[in-house]
Amino acid sequence: MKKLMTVIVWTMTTTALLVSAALAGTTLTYANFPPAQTFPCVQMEHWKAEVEKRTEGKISVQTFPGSTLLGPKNMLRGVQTGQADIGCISLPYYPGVFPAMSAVNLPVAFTSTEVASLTMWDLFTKYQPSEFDDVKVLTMFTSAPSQVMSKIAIKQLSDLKGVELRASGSILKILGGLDAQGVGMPMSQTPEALQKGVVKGLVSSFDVLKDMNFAETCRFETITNLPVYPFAIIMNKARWETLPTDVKKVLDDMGREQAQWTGHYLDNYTNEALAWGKQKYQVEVFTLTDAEHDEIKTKSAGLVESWKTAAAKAGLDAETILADMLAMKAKHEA
Ligand code: 3IO
Repeated sequence: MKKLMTVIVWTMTTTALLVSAALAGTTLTYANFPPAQTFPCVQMEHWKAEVEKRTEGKISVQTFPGSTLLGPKNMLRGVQTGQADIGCISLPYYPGVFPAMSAVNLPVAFTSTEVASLTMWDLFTKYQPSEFDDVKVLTMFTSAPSQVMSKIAIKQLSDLKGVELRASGSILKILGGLDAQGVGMPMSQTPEALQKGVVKGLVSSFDVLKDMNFAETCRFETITNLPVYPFAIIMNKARWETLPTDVKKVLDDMGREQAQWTGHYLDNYTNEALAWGKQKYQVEVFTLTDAEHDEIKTKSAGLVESWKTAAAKAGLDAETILADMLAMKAKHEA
């Protein structure tokens, strides 16, 4: 009798759990590599809230910031194999994997994150490059133009000589051309490298002065306006295919809007973070002369050529993609 009761209670409980799970709809896991307060995670929480609202609870999103589910380097593979449903990748962490969209990381003088993010999204939707064929792309965006944040003062371009700076992608090559010592690693490993003295600073956007508290150790900031880092939000393709049509439409409709929202957010936030650093840590900001900016441009010109060569090798019409990207950039800047 007691045994029968146990079975009945167990069955009822299990049924109740299954029913509530079905009513609650689908939960999607979303992995991110940097800490929760950084902009890739801020945009993730914004996206989660919008998706849950617009699908009226059909979709719940469970977010995993700070490499708690997948890290910077296993993110792509982890989403492809379904360890996470959704993930955030910084494209420069995967050299050679994204020959088309890495164009956004070239020194083409983006001055606005909103413009760069919209340009990236429009370029992606127009060309649908095969490099993303095995995932579903939900949105794309970029970091803000990259600046030098360092423990030692870089007052002029020549002060970069021999200085170890953390970066990734095309910025590493630009640093090489300027006789600095670029050290490639993801953002999430940078605090330890700075602390151990492996690097004397980093090249990224000013949001991290506040969000990673780099203003505390990197008291000197130099406005260099180096390239933006392109990001993509990708979803496991098989998982995408299981979603109902109306949910797919909600997510598709959010792609461009999310790119713009993130760019706009970061444009404002980088100013706020720099002001915060000045106030809290009295960080000093140095600017370069026009001649020095010209020197950066001249010394980085070869990068565009090597991108074209690599893109052509990957079977892409490099000239057309680049010209189109510059036209989109100009259109969004107007
Ligand atoms: C970045 C990456 C992670 C968190 C905050 C961030 N702000 C700017 C970036 C770009 C960058 O340096 C990178 O490595 O993707």
